[in-house]
Amino acid sequence: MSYGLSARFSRILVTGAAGQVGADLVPVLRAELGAENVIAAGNRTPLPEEMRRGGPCTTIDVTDRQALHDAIRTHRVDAVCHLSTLLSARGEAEPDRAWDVNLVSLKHVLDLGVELSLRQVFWPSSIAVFGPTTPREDTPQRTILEPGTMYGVTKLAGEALCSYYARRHGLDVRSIRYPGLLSYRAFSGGGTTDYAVEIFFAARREGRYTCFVRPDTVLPLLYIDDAIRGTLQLMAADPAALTVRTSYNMGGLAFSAAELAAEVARHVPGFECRYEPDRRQQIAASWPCRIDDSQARRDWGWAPATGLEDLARIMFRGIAGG
Ligand code: AKB
Repeated sequence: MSYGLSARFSRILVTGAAGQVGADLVPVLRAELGAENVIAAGNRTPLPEEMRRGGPCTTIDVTDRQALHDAIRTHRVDAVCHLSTLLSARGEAEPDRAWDVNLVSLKHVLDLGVELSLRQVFWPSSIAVFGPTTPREDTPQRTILEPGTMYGVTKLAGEALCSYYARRHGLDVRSIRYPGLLSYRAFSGGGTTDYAVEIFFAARREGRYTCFVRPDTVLPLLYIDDAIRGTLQLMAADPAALTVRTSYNMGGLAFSAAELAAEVARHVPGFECRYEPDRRQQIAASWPCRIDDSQARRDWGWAPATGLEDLARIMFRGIAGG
């Protein structure tokens, strides 16, 4: 399937390529644009062997403007997909680093986007821009944004920067507020929605899991393949159709930790889930349960495809290597 990305740009640099989104996005971008036209950049986390063998790779400290500048020039890219980020729980432990990696680096990319006439910048935001004062059910595209974490603060400020550069400089910046993403292929850790991935691995390995949020915690969650498809749809969309230059709400599934555990138990007889909420419970409680993503559906045809039952089947098959 072709998304028609080549109408928007021809060569792209992907930062944070070893992370959860990058690990799945890079192979699809390479299939779409040609492997030689997708440069995968990592830093501290080594890039997976398959990614290194599959096309050009590099190492960049994204907080270093000159390093980003050199990578864009050397590899002659006309687009940047800037995925490097410290997630919510890690951002609370390392707030200064979260500020630098999540926000300072974004400003560098946007400045370079203007200076080097990039044709597109993609940058991920998150449901972490919402906070305890945001309506939790069917959270609208435009609503109260008072995040309770450093991660959320950097994402909110980043959204404002994206929209400013789009308006002030005409830079084609596109962004999605990802919900918690579930993948068996890559797991970077440091997030609040990690329990929804960890539970599958623990169930398979040990037949039990100790969950760090309460059983009644409901969060928006999405299978990674749906998120990747949506990301490519947005990247390929006609710029005239895009009405949001901060970041698009992206929903998907919404289920409680207990509902997830029940689904896991259908695949692992005797599976036991215990609940020992820790500081991440407070972060989870400040995020929405369900997201209204109708604007993304209208503007660029977003539609999630994978339900909870299919998701559990895919996760267990993938973990088993099938
Ligand atoms: C996290 O839990 O921090 C992330 C997110 C929702 O952005 N998965």
